[in-house]
Amino acid sequence: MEGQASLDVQKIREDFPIFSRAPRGKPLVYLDSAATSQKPRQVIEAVKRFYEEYNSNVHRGIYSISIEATEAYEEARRRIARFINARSHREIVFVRGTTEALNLVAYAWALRKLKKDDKILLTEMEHHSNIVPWQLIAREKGLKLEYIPIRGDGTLDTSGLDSYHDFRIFSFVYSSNVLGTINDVKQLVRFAHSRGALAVIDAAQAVPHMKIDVQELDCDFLAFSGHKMLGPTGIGVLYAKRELLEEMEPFMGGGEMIREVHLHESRWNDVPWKFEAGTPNIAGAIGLKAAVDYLEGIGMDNVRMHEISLTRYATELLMEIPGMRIYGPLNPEKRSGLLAFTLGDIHAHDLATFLDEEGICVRAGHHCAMPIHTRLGVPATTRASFYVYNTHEDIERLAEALKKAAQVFKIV
Ligand code: C6P
Repeated sequence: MEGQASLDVQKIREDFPIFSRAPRGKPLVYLDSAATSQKPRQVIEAVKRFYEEYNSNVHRGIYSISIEATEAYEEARRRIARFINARSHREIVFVRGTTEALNLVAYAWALRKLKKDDKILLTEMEHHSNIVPWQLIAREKGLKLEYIPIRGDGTLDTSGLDSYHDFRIFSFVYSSNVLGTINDVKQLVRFAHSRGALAVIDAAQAVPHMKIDVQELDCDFLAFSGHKMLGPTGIGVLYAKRELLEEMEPFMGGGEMIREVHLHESRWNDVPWKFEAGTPNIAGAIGLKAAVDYLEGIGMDNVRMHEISLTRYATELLMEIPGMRIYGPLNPEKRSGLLAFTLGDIHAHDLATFLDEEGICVRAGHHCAMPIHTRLGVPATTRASFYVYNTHEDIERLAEALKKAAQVFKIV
């Protein structure tokens, strides 16, 4: 795909109130969208409208505003189903975010279906939320974890795939939050299925940035977070094939996930509501729908092309800086719109603090992916991540500030 920017970034920026701020006395350069994205007025307004005009609980009230809230909440589910091309809204479970979605699969499917010594396959490029839940259930159930390694260039080393057998679930990241690497997820799903295993995709860094079609991928589960795609925090999605949801026991018990409750037994609600115990994040779901409307208004192909263009430009400018080392594949077509890097021996936190003085927000640390950093042999990296509201000028400001840091910290 050619990285030609075909979206009107200046117009987009006008929708984001935060860009009128200048916390360091300089126009804000926000390069931390992989951690959480900024929110357009349309999302903020949708949430505000809910609270101001029809705030009430869903699925419970038999009065007008509760019916309105229920309709808006369920319309959000249908909208999200269409966005990722799920077969039906019944395959969309609202959760708090990717972390909860992956925990749901680990606890409600794997913990209950797997037996001692069963294997779970992961990759070395996972975020902690796609490692730790599996470790927790592995410890409890005596399961075994195996990892597909990463090559030196930050891509997944699939050369030895044939040697992995007898795993029951393969859970992998679509696009790494550190390396930027976009995995060949279709191939990985096919591989899981060829071994009779389920395929789980952590799409936290993919759904916000590119067109995702779960039917085409044929994955069994796919997890993502609303707050990384212009939506509110505290809302996310677990997509699951309906037959899997039907055969799974609930994750949490409580109100709304039941059909009948007796003192010694209960019967569950239909899917997906069986997995949504308690009052859900109604405002969050409504805000997420507004975010999906906004993204589709831009067009996901345009989002992706814009990010390729920004990543290409950033790679070019950053590579000119002495001491710069970018991790992951350098071809912008093969990575998502983020760059994690080190600059000489400047500690990532010092660099991020220096950039903050210039009004530039980046993330520094291990980005909740310590095993990747262990593999790279660095304790921490600085990461700049891009989204629809970033401009080529933002990239220039970043490059200028990094050059200045290289001088101040005396990097040769
Ligand atoms: N990564 C980052 O700065 P939650 O926190 O549940 O919304 O998403 C977790 C998660 C799972 N997988 C991947 C690939 C992710 O990048 C994230 C979140 C943020 O990189 C915050 S640690």
